[in-house]
Amino acid sequence: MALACALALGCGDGAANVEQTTTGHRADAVLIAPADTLTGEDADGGGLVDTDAPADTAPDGAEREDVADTAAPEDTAAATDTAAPCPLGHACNPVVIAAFPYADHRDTAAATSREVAAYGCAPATNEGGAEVFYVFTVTEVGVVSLAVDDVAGDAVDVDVHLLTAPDGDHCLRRDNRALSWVVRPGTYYVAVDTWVDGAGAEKAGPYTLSAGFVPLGSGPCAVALRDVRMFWSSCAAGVDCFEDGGQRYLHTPSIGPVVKEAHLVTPDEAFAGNGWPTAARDQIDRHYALSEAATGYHATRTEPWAPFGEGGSQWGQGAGGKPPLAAESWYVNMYWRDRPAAGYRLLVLNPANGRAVVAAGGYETGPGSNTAIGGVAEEVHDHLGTGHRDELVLGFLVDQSLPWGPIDCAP
Ligand SMILES: [Ca+2]
Repeated sequence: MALACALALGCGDGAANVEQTTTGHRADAVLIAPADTLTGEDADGGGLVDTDAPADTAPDGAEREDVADTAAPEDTAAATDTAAPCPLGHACNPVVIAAFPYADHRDTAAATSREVAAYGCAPATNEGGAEVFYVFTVTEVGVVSLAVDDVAGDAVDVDVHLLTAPDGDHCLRRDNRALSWVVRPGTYYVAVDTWVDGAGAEKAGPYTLSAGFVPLGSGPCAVALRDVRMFWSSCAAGVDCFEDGGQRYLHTPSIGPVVKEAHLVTPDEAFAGNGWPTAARDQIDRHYALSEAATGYHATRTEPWAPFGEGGSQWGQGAGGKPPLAAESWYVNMYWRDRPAAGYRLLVLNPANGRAVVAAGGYETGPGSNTAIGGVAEEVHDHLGTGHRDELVLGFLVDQSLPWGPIDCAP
């Protein structure tokens, strides 16, 4: 059966008409927030509201005059702050990320919000120090990437959290340094929070938050929103999976680990006997040469044939027939219950560098692990600059006329 569309956006009909505008590609101007580190002033710029400042050894109520509060910013962002009834960076007045790419420098030692001490996506991690909230809105599906400039071993340790609401109960993803996640149209929050070590020391201090967004709802690489029914018996943490009616589904587009798959025999390769290779590397060099000649793609190929015996298969035999040479180099598989038609085009994207491939689905099913969202041929990983189980984006392309192989996703 056809894969279900979860939302109307860009769903299978080419209607990827969501505005691109300011949340577009990385060529957009960098929006630099005020370089000041001030987050702790109240509405009139007067007294600090930091009576629970972390590293202060004085008794309660002591003012931390050493925080960077000497220069009240003159810019518009600060003007908004002074007009607000709630301090900037609190849940009630998050710092606005108005455009991507984005960078912002602040200091959690000067932050005064202490609304979250633990997040649902890592409940055992002590985030009891002060945090700074941010907010952004996206109008199309895409990959948001967040990073803090954490230096291992120093006195500052702030962590980054992606949230659907500015509290600890709506955490999508978190990391101590960097994360990428697929978000659908809507409003999201970011919390940069101060980690507290086992001795109770709050590792507050200066940080730079950087954020980027790769749109996936428009342009040549537009993908549909599909929930893909998987063979998984459970949903693994860290994968955008959900259960419904006893079935497990993967939200796509999705980001997660993607394995490196072995090669599949194509119709252009003859073998004696039963017509299949007799060993893992039987005439594999001929396959490499044929692949390179058919695609023009040069790479150091090292993978063997797909294993013998998985589901009763021969060496190099996939689940969905022999892919043509032009598709085999770029094949993709998922552990889908409803395998798409042979050659169905999926996007495989590395959000870290923007490289992408139009991949050929429908020829294979797997991997079995529920901690990987799919697998791709070694040529795909080669082009994307990634390796076995690196994080990639998989999605079902709207444009099914695209040739298999590398694609430039810039509109
Ligand atoms: Ca906190």
